[in-house]
Amino acid sequence: MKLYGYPGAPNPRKVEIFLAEKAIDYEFVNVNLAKGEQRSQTFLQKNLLGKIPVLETNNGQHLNESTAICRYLEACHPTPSLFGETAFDIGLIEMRNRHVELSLWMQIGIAWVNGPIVGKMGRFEQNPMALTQAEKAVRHVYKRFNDELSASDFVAGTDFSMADISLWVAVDFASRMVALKPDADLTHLTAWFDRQCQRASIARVAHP
Ligand SMILES: N[C@@H](CCC(=O)N[C@@H](CS)C(=O)NCC(=O)O)C(=O)O
Repeated sequence: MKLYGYPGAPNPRKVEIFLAEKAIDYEFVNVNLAKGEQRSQTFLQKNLLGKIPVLETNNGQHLNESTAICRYLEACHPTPSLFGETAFDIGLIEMRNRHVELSLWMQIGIAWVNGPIVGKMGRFEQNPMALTQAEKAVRHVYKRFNDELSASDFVAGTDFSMADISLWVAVDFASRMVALKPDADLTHLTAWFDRQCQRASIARVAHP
């Protein structure tokens, strides 16, 4: 199995953490985003969207979309379960993961493409108002997750799950690359984040 990614890119990191949790062996293939390798003809044959991550299965089939790849991996390697075992837990983890993706990842993405690092690449026409609105939205959602994590050790239910992976990668990327570190008074979110950093799967991909 091969994972096409780029060190530090957030969506492949979700899959790297997932693979580590499941102790699945794979080969990491570097797609150099800085050099635009994701737009090469060779890579577009694996993913027409020109985005990473892409998983190449042992049969040579390709899947893209980080969460879809993780779902495939869960189906192939059901234990330990990261998408839930009971009907209720499956629904709960899906619900919470969607909260993370739709309310947080989307806004962090808007802040990223309108922020200074992408600005220097000159690939997109930037919108300063979109940046301000996205930053505000991210801060608002952080507060909501902080309140929710005051009553729970995990993002969904009583165990570590895909929803924790999604939230951890989002907060880490936003803190380091988008200048959106959670404020110090969000103690529950910060404590949850620091606890996840101790997990072997996350420590493997975490930056110093
Ligand atoms: N929704 C997709 C997003 C994929 C995505 O945006 N990947 C980024 C890296 S984290 C990428 O390939 N960017 C390069 C580009 O857009 O040219 C997923 O979850 O996999």
